[in-house]
Amino acid sequence: QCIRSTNLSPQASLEICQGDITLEAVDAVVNAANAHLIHGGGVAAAIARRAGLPLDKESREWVQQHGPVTHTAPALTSAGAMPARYVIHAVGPIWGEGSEEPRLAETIHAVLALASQNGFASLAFPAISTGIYGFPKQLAAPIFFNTIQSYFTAEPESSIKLVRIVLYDQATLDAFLGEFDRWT
Ligand code: AR6
Repeated sequence: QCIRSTNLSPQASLEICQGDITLEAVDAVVNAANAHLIHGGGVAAAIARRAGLPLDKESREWVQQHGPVTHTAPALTSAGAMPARYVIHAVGPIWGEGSEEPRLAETIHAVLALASQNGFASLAFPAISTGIYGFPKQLAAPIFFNTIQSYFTAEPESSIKLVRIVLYDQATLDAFLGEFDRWT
């Protein structure tokens, strides 16, 4: 269920929604992953559970081939049994590692660039880094909005037409809605 919406360019829009991202029928669901793509907790575990074994297998193969996933180079796998087509595995910063704010922006930007390289039209992001990784929700929200908006300002012809931010728990939803209303 989407609660807010705004235009990012004449062709692209941003929606803030509440729900379970594993049910989103978009071209790519973004995972809040770790560098080794071991999907142990949080949204990663929910995605791995819903997608089934192909996701774990492709995740292992990705790390074998490319090494650990970084903020600036997310991984791409299929989405297994989920309604989405692909999963983009993004590794956000851990609060306390240093330079967390630019690193979250880099992580979000790299997801948008990878999605557009692959011609994807729709994407769903969770609140990367704000769970187990401890990034304050109030600080994360404007980084999401500003990074997504500046990507579309620079790339108005991107293949991406819809970006959804899908929030699961009420506290994160409230933080993102509050920041969104200040931002727009
Ligand atoms: N749909 C949408 N959002 C969800 C769902 C869901 N089904 N389930 C949880 N969330 P987190 P991080 C929200 O901890 O902080 C994992 O172990 C959750 O409420 O999943 O980047 C990885 O493997 C929170 O708002 O991601 C990494 O090791 C948001 O997703 C580590 O956690 C992100 O919380 C990554 O930590």
